[in-house]
Amino acid sequence: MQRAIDLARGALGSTSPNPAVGAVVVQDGIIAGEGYTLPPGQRHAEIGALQQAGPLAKGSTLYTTLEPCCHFGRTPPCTDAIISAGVREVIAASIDPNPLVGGKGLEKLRVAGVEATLEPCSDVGELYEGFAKHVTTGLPFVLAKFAMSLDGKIATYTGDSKWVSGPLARDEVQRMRRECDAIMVGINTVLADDPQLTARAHDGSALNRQPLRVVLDSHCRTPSEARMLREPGTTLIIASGEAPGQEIERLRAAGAEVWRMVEMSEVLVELGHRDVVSLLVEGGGIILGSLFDMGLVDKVNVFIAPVIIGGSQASSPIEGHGPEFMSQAWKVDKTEIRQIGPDWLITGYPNRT
Ligand code: AOF
Ligand code: ZN
Repeated sequence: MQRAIDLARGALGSTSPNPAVGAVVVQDGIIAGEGYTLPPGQRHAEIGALQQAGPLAKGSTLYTTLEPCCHFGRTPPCTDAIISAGVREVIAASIDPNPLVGGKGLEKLRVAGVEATLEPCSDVGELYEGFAKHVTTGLPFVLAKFAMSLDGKIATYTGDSKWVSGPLARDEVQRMRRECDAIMVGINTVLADDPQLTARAHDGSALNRQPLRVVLDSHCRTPSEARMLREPGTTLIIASGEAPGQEIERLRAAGAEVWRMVEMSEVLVELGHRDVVSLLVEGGGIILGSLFDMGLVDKVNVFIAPVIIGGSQASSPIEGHGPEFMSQAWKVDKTEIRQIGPDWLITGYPNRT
């Protein structure tokens, strides 16, 4: 199952709106076939593993990170392929949150005489948290990421922010970018840092598939020369109703796609329609503040660097309005902490109930 999880992880970011699944066919204690989900419309993980195993699939055990599908979507049901290949046993690490499947896949296998068991695995929940939200609500899963000092600052009072966290933490951010469907930032981040907002491979080269870059830029202040506009992939600028028409045309001519939109909730609905399952919000503080004020953040990934910046004018990661009382502060559930080089990464799920 660990191998299947690794295969699934490798596919994260290239399968949306489908979940990234990994599958392994084991015959006589040896891996006979491996597969992972290909981009939408192409084969599912189990099919890849069965094809690779060929005749060795008969009488085998198939490990899969997600229950096999039993419905006709863009592709035929995996359960049928598993049954006709003569697989003896299926071990799934999670139930498919898609209401069209939701346990029916394992049931269908059992009815056909395949031994099908659910063996929940804690590492797998994280793989499907985005898919579970999107397939049931149509909305993207919103992951807020920021890096701050021990005293909760993201830059000095002059705005210098290079770098708060170390290179290993920044590699980890690249992994988050590789695994998401879209990255969102505010116009102030674009003006201050001129970021590329690309996902890069381990060796620093650009990936073929780039997450959608989303910039909240109500008045269309993004410069035509912004570096991200020259990067592979799409830059989507969200302008408000007040943005001058000629500025919108200027940005379109510079290669951006521009939407006019007023409400953040409306932006999320449209991104969900566009198959953005996981949205990584990289700041700055104004955007993160408004997302928290509106209760739209599903998960936080917070890097804490062992530096102290100080300064009453130095920015903090979350602006917006914030609550009046501590009792209304976000409690962060299921926190985990991991050391990455000299920095710490704390993850968790904000909750107000
Ligand atoms: C699997 N294995 O690798 C994945 C599954 O439109 P389709 O045919 O590609 O089906 C998409 C649905 O299949 C998706 O919503 C989810 O329920 C399931 N994903 N199932 O057996 C896979 N990616
Ligand atoms: Zn399937």
